[in-house]
Amino acid sequence: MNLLEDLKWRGLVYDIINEEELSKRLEEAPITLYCGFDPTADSLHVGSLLPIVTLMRFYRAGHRVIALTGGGTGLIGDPSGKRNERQMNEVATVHKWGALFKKQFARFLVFDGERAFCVDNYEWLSKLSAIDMCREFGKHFNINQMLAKESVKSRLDSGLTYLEFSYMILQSIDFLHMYQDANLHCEMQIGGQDQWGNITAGMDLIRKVVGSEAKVFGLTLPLITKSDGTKFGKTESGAIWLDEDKTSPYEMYQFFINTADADVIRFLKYYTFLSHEQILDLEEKVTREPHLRAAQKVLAKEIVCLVHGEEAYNQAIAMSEALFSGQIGSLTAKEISVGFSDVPSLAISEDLGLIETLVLVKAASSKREARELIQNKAISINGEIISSLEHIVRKAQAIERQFTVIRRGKKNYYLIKHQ
Ligand code: 629
Repeated sequence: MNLLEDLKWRGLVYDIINEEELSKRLEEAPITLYCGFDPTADSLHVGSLLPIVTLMRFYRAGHRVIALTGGGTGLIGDPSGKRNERQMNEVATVHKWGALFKKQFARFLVFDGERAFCVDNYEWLSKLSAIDMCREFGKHFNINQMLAKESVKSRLDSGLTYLEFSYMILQSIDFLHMYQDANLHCEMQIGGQDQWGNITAGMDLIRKVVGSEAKVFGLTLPLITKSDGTKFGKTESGAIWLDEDKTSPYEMYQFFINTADADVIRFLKYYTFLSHEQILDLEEKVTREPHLRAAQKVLAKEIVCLVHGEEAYNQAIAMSEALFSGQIGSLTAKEISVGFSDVPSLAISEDLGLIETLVLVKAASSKREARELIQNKAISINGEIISSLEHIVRKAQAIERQFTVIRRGKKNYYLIKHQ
């Protein structure tokens, strides 16, 4: 099975322009392709991971890949898929975020300047003069066609300024620039479904400037959907980021472990490098013994290892087991601060009675309820059930003199930070 067939089997192909020709082209010789990422936040997230993994698939199949940071386009803001005008970020902020993106890309690709490249479109877009922009490029863009693009059409009523309207021209210039660059000779662009208009605009520009014989390709990936209709990649506490300080490996592990049976096989196909046989085997397990969650465990493992490495994965597993069994005492302070980053917490500077602590951290709504919980053996501290109403939460007994973990019932955790 060749690369294109594999991508299709994995459901990664939403649309291809010139599929037959692309299929031939991929068999002939290595192709160079790119995907762009605008620095609109200080980290990439699991949504951006899909095109990154797709670039890796091309790379592993012998092709050449470019990860592009939109240091230039990030100053404009892509209207594709957005209902409202984006907030404009400071130039310095976009630069800082762009540098963080580059570091994150390097976890997935080795930028040797031969088979993998990391570029920033600020390099060429910032040098464009207004006159060049209009004369060299603007003259190739037909307003009627621009208005017909979904990214523009859908925003005409709600409001679109010239700033964002010009975005597709800039992204097209990127494709042309990298096509013409002798070292890169980029012939193909990939992106999510929302990037279709920008990708085709770039292909049109290349053909207009270079000539209709120019062979260029575009491929879009599907928008990741969930069977329950909610948005993929988000939890109540926000997006799942690739930066471990924003989303811990443990949280990422939990996120994927909680994938629904109806979604897990699709996500394994999208995100992992497991063979078809391995995935089909897991598919059977989901049908036969769904309660074992074998597929979810593999999915979470593969993604956490890919993004954070094996050591972080092992820690995430240790965390999950400790939390599940209630053996909090076996965790280090570092693991606790990571694993409990989003549970209700309370900072105390003096030792405090348990009843009062339960009320203050909102584990109980009143002292009366707190007493009842303790009497019903529903409260444990650092993994041990507490039945004394007189119990004091002490710094001296805290984990590394820093944290006391309170558990109410089976699942509710609270963190006391001793100062
Ligand atoms: C210059 C900038 C280019 C080519 C692309 C770009 C960025 C592009 C964009 N992409 C999204 C982003 O940056 O806005 N105009 O957040 C995002 N992308 C990954 C996928 C996407 C897309 O980074 O393509 O579809 C999300 O899955 O929304 O020369």
